[in-house]
Amino acid sequence: MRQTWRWFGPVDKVTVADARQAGAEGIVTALHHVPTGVVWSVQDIKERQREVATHADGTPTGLAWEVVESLPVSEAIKTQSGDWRGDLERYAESLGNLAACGIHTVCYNFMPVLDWTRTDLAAPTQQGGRAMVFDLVDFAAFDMHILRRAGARADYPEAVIAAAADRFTRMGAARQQALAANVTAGLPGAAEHWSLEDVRARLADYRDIDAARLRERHVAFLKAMAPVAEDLGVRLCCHPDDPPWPLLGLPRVWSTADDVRHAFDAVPSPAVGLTLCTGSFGARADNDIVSMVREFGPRIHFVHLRNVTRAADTVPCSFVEDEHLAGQTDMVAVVDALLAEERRRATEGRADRQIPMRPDHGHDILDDVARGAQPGYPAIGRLKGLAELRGVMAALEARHAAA
Ligand code: CS2
Ligand code: MN
Repeated sequence: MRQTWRWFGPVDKVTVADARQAGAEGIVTALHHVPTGVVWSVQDIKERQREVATHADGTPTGLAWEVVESLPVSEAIKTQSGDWRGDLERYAESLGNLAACGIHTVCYNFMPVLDWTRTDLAAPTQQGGRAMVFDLVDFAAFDMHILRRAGARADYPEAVIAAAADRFTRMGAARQQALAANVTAGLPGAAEHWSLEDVRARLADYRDIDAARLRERHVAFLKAMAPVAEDLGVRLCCHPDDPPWPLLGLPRVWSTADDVRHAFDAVPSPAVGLTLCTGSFGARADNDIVSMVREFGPRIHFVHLRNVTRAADTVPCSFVEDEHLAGQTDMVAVVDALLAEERRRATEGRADRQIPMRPDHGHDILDDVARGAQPGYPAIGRLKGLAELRGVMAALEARHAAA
């Protein structure tokens, strides 16, 4: 697999030079400053390509922008409201501009309102570092007592409701504020500092949209984009819901193998694919990731390798982001299945034989805490994750070559 590294652009406290030292072969980035729904111009794309490819002194970094994460899908497209048809045209135009600049792998997600969601961004680990955590009781306390969403109780088991009420009363104002900040940190609108009032207003947009309707909308988006992507040689890949179950009463339609199968059957284009994120899918005990690799392999266009440890096998559940080779996902088995898929592609002579992967998240360890990078995206924690994964890939490839 192609070893890539996510970079958030010039604002990222972890530089492209750092990624190079970590052993990355390519860069994953986006035009994070362009608002959703606005066309990514060739000029802006080229500018970012230049920032990836050259150091400030003009010398080459040795790396290029290889994968887009993400080209965001507007709320208008997800709700089919407002100028959603115009947004589809603008999305297609951005894909065209990316292809014109030589970038052909484009990740997106289809989560209404939210993106990734955690309740703690810096929980202490046993080894002395810090990790991101989703605690169901904390999340329920946020939902029922801080956001005060109508009907929230219906989404939690009785034991969680009682524990959340108890925890909330003992929480104190500072902890309440911190919890709200953590839960909303992954919102796409985080940069715009959405208030709880803004979040409530966004939730209301989905009052009449259940999972079946959202699924239709995702398929409509894919049907519109598939011919465009095919013409351009672009591979779209949908990142799973994180965590993979409905949150705050919002439907989610990219959480399980059934979800993926449904859309892949409805839009049987190889340009319509999957970002296999083991950390996101792995938060559900009923997702068998190795069989997902076997079933969806030809349409896996991008891979995120991360591990989680769940507190229970229920859906939903609490979980912690574990080390890349610890946790409940058998990472060696997943990587083995992905390498087998690459060999299969080679026999077909596919140009996209090599699948781009990146270490998804890492613990804050050693000097990461002082550097204060984007939550989940420290330099050293990810370097460690990538190094471990590289070791797994090298060992499996050597074993296969010897067999
Ligand atoms: C990422 C997601 O940081 C993460 O957890 O995997 O934010 C991912 O970039 C988006 O969901 C993809 O659209
Ligand atoms: Mn991911």
